[in-house]
Amino acid sequence: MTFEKEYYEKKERFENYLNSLVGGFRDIPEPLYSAITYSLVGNGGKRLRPILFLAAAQLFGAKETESLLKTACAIECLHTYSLIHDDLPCMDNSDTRRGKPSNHKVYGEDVAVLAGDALLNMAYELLLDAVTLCENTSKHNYIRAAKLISELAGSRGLIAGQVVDTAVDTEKHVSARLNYIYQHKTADLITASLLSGAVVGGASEADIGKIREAGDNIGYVFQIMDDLIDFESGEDEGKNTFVHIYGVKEAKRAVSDRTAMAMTQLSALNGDTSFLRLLVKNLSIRKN
Ligand code: GRG
Repeated sequence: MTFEKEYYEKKERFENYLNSLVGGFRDIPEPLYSAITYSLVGNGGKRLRPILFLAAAQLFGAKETESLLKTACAIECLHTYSLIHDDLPCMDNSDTRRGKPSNHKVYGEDVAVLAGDALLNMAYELLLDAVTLCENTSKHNYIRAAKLISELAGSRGLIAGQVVDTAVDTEKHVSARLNYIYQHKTADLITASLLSGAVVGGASEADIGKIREAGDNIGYVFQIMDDLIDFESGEDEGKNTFVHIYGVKEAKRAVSDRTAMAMTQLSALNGDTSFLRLLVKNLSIRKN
């Protein structure tokens, strides 16, 4: 099977489950229901994080159970909430997302804030459902995965990266600051996806350590590619990005170095990592 086919098959299976879950949202009052579904399913993205989670879990032998799929959905809910809140006027003030009006442009700021809050709560509801539904022998792993996800999405993870990115004044040196932002705002949720997948799949402690390192490198590759894509399409609005600080050549070199490191770390894992390695390769040359 080609990489593209495998990616889209995984994406489709994930989206089928996500859609069935959303089918149960009909009792959520309007306009909250529409605002949530607009960003979670109506205007879907690449589903990179749930696919990383599922691929890491399956690498270590996890079956596609309800608990596994609910955890994948929880990760996508966290990602979606972060995008809705990031687009708000008080944050990045972005009118569009995925080529369409951003959530607050359609539903208003008040509803967009609440849709993000609802998705954040939903994520933890799903993580707890996953723990409740899994077999007794897997409970410890699902609890550990939920804790890792909550830490990496929390105030020392994703939110830490966002607050430093948002703050105008900082005592950190420019490169240390950039590093901190990329690590937390982008890499932490990517690492959380891989790491929690490895944990629920029952990976060894040694493999969990390698997965964490690979996740961080993949996160950097993803973010620097995002900067390069924005720069090359003239959409980067002069922000302090890796490309702005170090230039295109250095950015491309960093992508290539970090990709090579991630490949080495993935190759050292016990199991067939071909899908994950092809995914990393594709991220390092992506166009959107
Ligand atoms: C509001 C707590 C909080 C955090 C916001 C997501 C985020 C942090 C900021 C968005 C801006 C940004 C450049 C984030 C880096 C990660 C990133 C590029 C997210 C977009 O991810 P994709 O491309 O999105 O995977 P799709 O549309 O495919 O789902």
